[in-house]
Amino acid sequence: MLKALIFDVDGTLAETEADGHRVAFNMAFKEAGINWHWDHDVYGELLDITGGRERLHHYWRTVEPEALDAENGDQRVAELHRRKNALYWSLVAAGKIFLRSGIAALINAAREAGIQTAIATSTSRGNVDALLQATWGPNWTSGFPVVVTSDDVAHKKPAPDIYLETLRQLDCDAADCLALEDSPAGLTAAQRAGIPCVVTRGFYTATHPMPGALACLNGLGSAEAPCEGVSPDGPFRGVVDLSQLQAWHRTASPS
Ligand code: XBP
Ligand code: MG
Repeated sequence: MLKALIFDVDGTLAETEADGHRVAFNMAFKEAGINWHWDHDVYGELLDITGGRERLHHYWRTVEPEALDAENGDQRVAELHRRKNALYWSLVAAGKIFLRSGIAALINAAREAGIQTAIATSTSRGNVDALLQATWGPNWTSGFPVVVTSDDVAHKKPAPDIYLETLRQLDCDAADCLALEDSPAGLTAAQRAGIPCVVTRGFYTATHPMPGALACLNGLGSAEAPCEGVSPDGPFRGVVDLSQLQAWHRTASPS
C-alpha cells in the first residue's frame, strides 16, 4: 500500500537548474570577475556531478587545474558557491521559478488521501527553504514532516543515503513508498534504497536512459498538455494523478 510520496527537488518539483542554479552560477562568476559562462550544453553535462560545490570544483579542475591548486581553490570554491546560493535565493524570491505542472495538485491529493509527503534532495536545506517559501508559502514545512537534504547525510545522490534517512524518518518500508525523480542520479539513489521510482524527465534529462524506472514520462501532464512516456502498462499518454501513481505502485509492490 502506498504510504508516502517522496519528492526530489531540483528538476522534479521545479526546473530550478536551467533558470535558477545555472543562472546564479553565471552571475557569481561575473561578479567575481571570472571569465566562465555555463551555457545549457556545458551545464547539462556538469549535472552528472551532483552538488553545486562539487560541480564547481570539478569544472575548475577540468579547465584550470594548476590555478585550482595554486590559488587556494577549495576556499574560493566555497566562497563562490555561497554567493551562488545567495543569488539563487534572490531569483527564487523574485518569483522566477515555478512548481512544475501537476505538482501542487498531486501533493494536495496525497495529503487528502492520508499519504505522507516528504522531500529527499541533494541540495541544501537553505535552497529547499527558499524554493518552497516562494512557491508554497511560509508554512510549507507543516505539510512536509520529513525533509532530508545534503546537510543531513554523508553522501549525495546517487548514493542511497538521502533516501535511507528519509525512510528512517518516515518510519516506512521502502516498498510502501514511491519516489519522484528527474535524473539518472536520483533514480539510482532511490533504487539503491529499494524505493520504486517514477521519473518525470526535465529540461536537462529529456533523453537520458532511466533503466528500471517504474514509469518514465516527460512530466505529470495536464488536460491541456498530456504527458507522454512509458509505464508498467506500456506506452502512456495522459495525466499522472494520485490514483495513477497508486495503480503503478501496486504493480511494483503487490501485496
Ligand atoms: C540536485 C543537485 C544540486 C543543485 C545545486 O539535487 O545536484 O546540487 O544542482 O544545489 P536534487 P547546491 O535533484 O537531488 O534536488 O548548489 O546547493 O549543491
Ligand atoms: Mg533532481
